Amino acid sequence: MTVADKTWALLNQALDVYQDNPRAVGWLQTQCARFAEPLRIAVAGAEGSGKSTLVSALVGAPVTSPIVSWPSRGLGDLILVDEPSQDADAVLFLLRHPADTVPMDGGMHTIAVLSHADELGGGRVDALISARQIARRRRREPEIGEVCDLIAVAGLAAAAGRMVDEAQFDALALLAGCSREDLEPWLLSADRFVRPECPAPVQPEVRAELVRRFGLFGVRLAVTLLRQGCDTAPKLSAQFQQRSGLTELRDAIGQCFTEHAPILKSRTALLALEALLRRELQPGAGALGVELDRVLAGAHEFRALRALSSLRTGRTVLTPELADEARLLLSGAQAGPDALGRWKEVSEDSLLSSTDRATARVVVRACEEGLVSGTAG
Ligand SMILES: Nc1nc2c(ncn2[C@@H]2O[C@H](COP(=O)(O)OP(=O)(O)O)[C@@H](O)[C@H]2O)c(=O)[nH]1
Ligand SMILES: [Mg+2]
Repeated sequence: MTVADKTWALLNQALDVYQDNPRAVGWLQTQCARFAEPLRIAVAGAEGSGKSTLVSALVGAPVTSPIVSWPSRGLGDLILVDEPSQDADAVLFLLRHPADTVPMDGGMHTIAVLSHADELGGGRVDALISARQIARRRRREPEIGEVCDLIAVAGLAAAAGRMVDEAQFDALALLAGCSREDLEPWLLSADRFVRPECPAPVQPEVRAELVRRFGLFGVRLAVTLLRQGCDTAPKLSAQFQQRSGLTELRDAIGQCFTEHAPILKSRTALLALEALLRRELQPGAGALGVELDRVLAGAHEFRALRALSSLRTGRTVLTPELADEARLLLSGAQAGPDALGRWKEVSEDSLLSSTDRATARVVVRACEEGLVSGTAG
């Protein structure tokens, strides 16, 4: 029985236990409905960290509502929530500054996003290279918690690049047509760029609109890409997604969230049930509580997800071959004949860190589960 099956059974058991309590039944019915809905991802972070901008970048359109459905090719149906949310299945947590930390409850259901990544590199065209280095280093730090990834994203450029229209493209192309010597001094700051004396053959109001939508980094990047031969709006848009970190973020959402949606949804439902048991005392709920604790603490799927996060961020360090095998086994692949013995050895290797050994123990468990289901099937 998977953790999702166990969760569904517990929700129904709770409906029985609370049948005389209409308030509790209403709450449980909401949880049951949520369980069947697409994965709900909250976009969280301080005011001004770039949440709304990132949501538009992901959806690829201006967003007016705090809750948007995001049917995404490759990622399936998702719901993005751009407001504080207790009941999300997963979280994108935006760090406005590189030294910011992730709240204590950030864990395997959280991807941290180093936002405003363009500013980390002073808005230079290669700003994302330094931002990515900071992200790679910080991924493993204890202050970042047990998140499943930390990714640098230049959200403003990502959003503008996804939504670039023909008029904007034409204006950017005119800028790119200027000689480097003529244009570069005016691209040193946003203030300079919009001055009437700037010799570029683009009206100051249009320049102001470009810098508002793309940021100075985005304008510089567009000019560079156009000069390199990126000659249509769709091509420019695709390059912007790559260079802004948006593609990397989408891949991480797919690998950390979408691929494990039933496990993340189970976690949300079990925590909601735990809150209900605490809030609404009810005869007969004791046994339910014991069973709930057992599932929450014991589910192999939760430990496997945590172990996958550790591997992804580099908190667990194994040889590349072992790391690849661990990823496959933790994602449910069938174990080969020698895998169990090999992973038992790794889990007892005193030269490895305790995190590495703990990961290996979860892989041992995955091998054992695989052997049991292999025999049963
Ligand atoms: N330079 C830069 N500015 C950004 C970026 N993302 C957002 N902003 C700007 O930061 C401000 C706050 O962004 P917003 O998305 O409204 O933040 P929210 O309060 O978290 O929703 C706006 O002026 C955005 O244009 C980014 O990646 N780079
Ligand atoms: Mg906002």
